[in-house]
Amino acid sequence: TENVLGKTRTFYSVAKKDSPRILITGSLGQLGRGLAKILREKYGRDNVIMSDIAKASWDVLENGPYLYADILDFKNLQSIVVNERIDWLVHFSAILSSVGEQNVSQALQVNVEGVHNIFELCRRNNLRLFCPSTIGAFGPETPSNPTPDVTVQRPKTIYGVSKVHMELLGEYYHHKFGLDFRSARFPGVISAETAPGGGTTDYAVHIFHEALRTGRYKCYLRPDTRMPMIYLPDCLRATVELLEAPSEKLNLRTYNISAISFTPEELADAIPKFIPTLKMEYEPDERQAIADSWPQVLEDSNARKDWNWQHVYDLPGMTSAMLEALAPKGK
Ligand code: AKB
Repeated sequence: TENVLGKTRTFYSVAKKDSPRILITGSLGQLGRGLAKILREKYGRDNVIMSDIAKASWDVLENGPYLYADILDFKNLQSIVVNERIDWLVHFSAILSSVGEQNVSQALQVNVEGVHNIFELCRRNNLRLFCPSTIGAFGPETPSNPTPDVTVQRPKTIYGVSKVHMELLGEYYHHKFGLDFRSARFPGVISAETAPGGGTTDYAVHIFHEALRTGRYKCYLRPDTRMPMIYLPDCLRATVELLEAPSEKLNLRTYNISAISFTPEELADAIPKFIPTLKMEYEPDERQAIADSWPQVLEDSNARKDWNWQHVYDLPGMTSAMLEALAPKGK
């Protein structure tokens, strides 16, 4: 604090003075807490601001700054960027594939209108922007095994359509205005502490909870449905590495990220090494058609070449890490 003209003014405790100041939108979702933790360790707790439209739990509030930020309200976003002197923005707010099909107009609002606000905000304030894309940005006409970075993109979900729009707009803003836009197409993300938010790949998280709780799991996909997946620590490291990569190393602005690729049956076969009694049932629902239209394996040699992307967790490694994280302690 400092006394200015008789008034006490509080300045940010800038743990690391030359660090970028970073805003994460949609940070109460699957990825935000973990990313904030890593970035706060690197850049200082107060330089990384989590935001969302819901009340945060005490453990979020205790761990660093948290703000209300509605991505549909441009003035609210602009005031945060100005007041908090933001340099980098990580845009995680999105309506995922399965929920998007239940509510197309909400998906359009969040994934298209919201993204327009974010691009304009970043252009006007000269921010670096990371916004994830997805395997859902591809469709049934795309070569599915492997799927290259630049290929046919005719997705059949509103989530996929809006993510292709985001990718193209990001590349357009980069070429037209010099916006420092970076995007990675993520596979389904598997995480222990935070839940996925209504996607088609969610079974790969639910199965662990149900296996531990009841020893049974009814899967909404066919046993042979192969999709690309990634364990959260790998996904967060990819985010940080792409966010920090020197701009001149980036030959693309949207990169495929690949880690593991498996079917429900292969995952179910990996779990009995740890829970021998697991019983599986399969009852495909409307998510099967979405999964069938997506890639089976992403080709990510550009990410590996340009910014040294490497995954660490394979199927057995991810499976034992998930069970270790979720199993009741003492067992
Ligand atoms: C979803 O299933 O919608 C997401 C994704 C692959 O982007 N997890």
